[in-house]
Amino acid sequence: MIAKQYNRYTVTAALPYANGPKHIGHLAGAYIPADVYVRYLRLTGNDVVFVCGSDEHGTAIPNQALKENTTPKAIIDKYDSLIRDCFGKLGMSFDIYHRTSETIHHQTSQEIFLTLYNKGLLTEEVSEQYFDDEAKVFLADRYIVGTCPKCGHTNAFGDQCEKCGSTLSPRELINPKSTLSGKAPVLKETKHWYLPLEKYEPWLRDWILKSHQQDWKPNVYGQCKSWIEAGLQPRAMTRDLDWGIKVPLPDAAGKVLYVWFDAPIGYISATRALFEEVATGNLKYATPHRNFTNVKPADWKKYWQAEDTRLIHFIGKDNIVFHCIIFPVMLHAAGEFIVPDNVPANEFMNLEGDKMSTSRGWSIEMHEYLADFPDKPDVLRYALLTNLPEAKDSEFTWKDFQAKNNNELVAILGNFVNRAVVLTQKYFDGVLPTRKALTDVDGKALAELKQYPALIGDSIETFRFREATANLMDLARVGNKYLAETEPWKLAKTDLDRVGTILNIALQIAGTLAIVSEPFLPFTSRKLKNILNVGDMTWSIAGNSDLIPAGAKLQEAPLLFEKIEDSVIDQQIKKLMDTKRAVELSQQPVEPAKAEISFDDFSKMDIRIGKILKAERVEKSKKLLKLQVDTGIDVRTVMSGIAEHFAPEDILGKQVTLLVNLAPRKIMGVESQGMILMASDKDGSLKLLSPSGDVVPGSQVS
Ligand code: B3M
Ligand code: ZN
Repeated sequence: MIAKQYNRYTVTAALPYANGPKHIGHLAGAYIPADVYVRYLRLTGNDVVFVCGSDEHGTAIPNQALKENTTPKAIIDKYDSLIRDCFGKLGMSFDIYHRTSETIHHQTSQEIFLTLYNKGLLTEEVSEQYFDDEAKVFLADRYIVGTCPKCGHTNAFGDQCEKCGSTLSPRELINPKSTLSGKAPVLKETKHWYLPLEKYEPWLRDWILKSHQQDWKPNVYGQCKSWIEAGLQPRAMTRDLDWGIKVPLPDAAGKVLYVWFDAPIGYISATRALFEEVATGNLKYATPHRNFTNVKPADWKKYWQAEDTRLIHFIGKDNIVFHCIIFPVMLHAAGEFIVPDNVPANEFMNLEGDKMSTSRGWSIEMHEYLADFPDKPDVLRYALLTNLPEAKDSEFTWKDFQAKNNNELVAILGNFVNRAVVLTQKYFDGVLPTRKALTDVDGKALAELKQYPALIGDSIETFRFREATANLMDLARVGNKYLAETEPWKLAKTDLDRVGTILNIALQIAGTLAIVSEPFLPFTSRKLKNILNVGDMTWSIAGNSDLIPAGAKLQEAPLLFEKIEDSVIDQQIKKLMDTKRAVELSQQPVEPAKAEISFDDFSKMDIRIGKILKAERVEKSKKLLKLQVDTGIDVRTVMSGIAEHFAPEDILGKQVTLLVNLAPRKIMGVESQGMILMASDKDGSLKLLSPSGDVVPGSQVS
């Protein structure tokens, strides 16, 4: 196969659902690799647009609104701005970060739907779905709860049982109920429009299985192959829901486009919005990262319709089928559109030995990282890049994060740059010295330097970002080794010319590092360029042995990186454990209510406030405390099983709630004359029930 000639690039990164914060696993899956790739393309002089934005439709949004007791609109506004802000602070260089709630996106999605419809490519099918007769709406899977057929959990959702983890369909639930009205839903016929994927099987086989066997990643190619081989089915492109993009047909009231129909079209709408905003000079969502000159709104078409445009989707593995099968079929069927040339999807990144999950409290959210390490976006980028789940799942640990920072960024890259700059300040007043006669060691260092840009570039172009990052650090190692071998600090007194030659070469290496680190560590690259007093440079001059001319004046050199102490890391690990525990507790089901009793039953109980006069441990018992309680009626002995929760001195003098007419019984040989009432928390801890202000012992509780 002859490689195609491409003249421009459209690069997309998955549109995050604006239903909650996003974690570092998302960054590792799609955003960081995409950003490295695009920054590299720009540095190498390619025409590229990089688009992303918030995915604001689908049931995920109203679900979250339900949880937060607010409106879907409030949810998307809140999380769009949170995610947008984090991406900015982490250096994601999108040319536009758009929103699927924007009108231009609704229009674009409806246009593409109508194109497919008018070409007769969508099939209509009537099926039965659960309907809430009281709320008068069809119920999305999440709005139906019932008993799980697999484990008997009584609160399973229509799409999943959160107790046993089974994937369910609403029809499988036993005793289904609508969460809107609490009533049993009824089955009702509803019409939907389907994309007959099976008709495109020959095209998919040809396009993916035949043409992309070599260049697509095995994990991506493999998933596509098994989907195609399992037999493709028609897939509904519409839903009964009131949140989303209206189906643009007369007989479709109450129906919206399936979120996976509209979301990928979001890439196209974002590109449209980018050119519209740049052409009119009215930048709302666009932050163009290069000069767009003489731009017309219609220019977006080139990036989606011209055969010489290379379209690349960066995503996580759970999105493969949508980007490799469904969306390409939509584009191909609609006509006039290009399809992706590559979809370098990543696997998942786990966290400290477990799957990363915001809902289970086991994650590092972008905004939390940035709150704790506001000046370290590049450290996170680096720790993730060196550990990307490119071929298989990978794992983030805080210890590894610390090691990557301390042993690599600080000890290798930072140390090299610092030594070269500080020595130049010391011996040459910060002015880059000239090179005199070269030794073998010098020649070898310059020859190695020359090779690195291509090495790093090749790895990036083939989506091997881990390898590219390792190569970057290796170049800093070349610099360190060169200084270690030449030891310029020992020569200053005897041979200043030699010192000048060495530092000149070291600073040429630093100059190339400033260029080639830009895709990976954009903030550090900027700092380094400031130190070296150079502006932006293209990739093509990296590796050059005269990158920075003799006579250039270096700037004051702040440290590029600083060491992260153990205590900081321990605190992060503790925070992770604490969050997980808090989430687990909040998710534990509450004990169901006991059987009803009459008022007479209740009034038989004599409950009073008493005061603990004496408390002591009971020999041979871990659990028991022997208490003397002033009940107002008398002072009596109560044996209470609270010794594991309270030390005697903790409760001495406290007012407590006491059932005084419980029949006495002997415990460890002592007669207990009543029972102290306690609240037991979900984690099993006990709390005393004391009145909110002191009352006279013997006061009745009723
Ligand atoms: N919002 C799903 C996800 O974040 C989805 C991606 C859309 S990309 C068009 O996993
Ligand atoms: Zn279950």
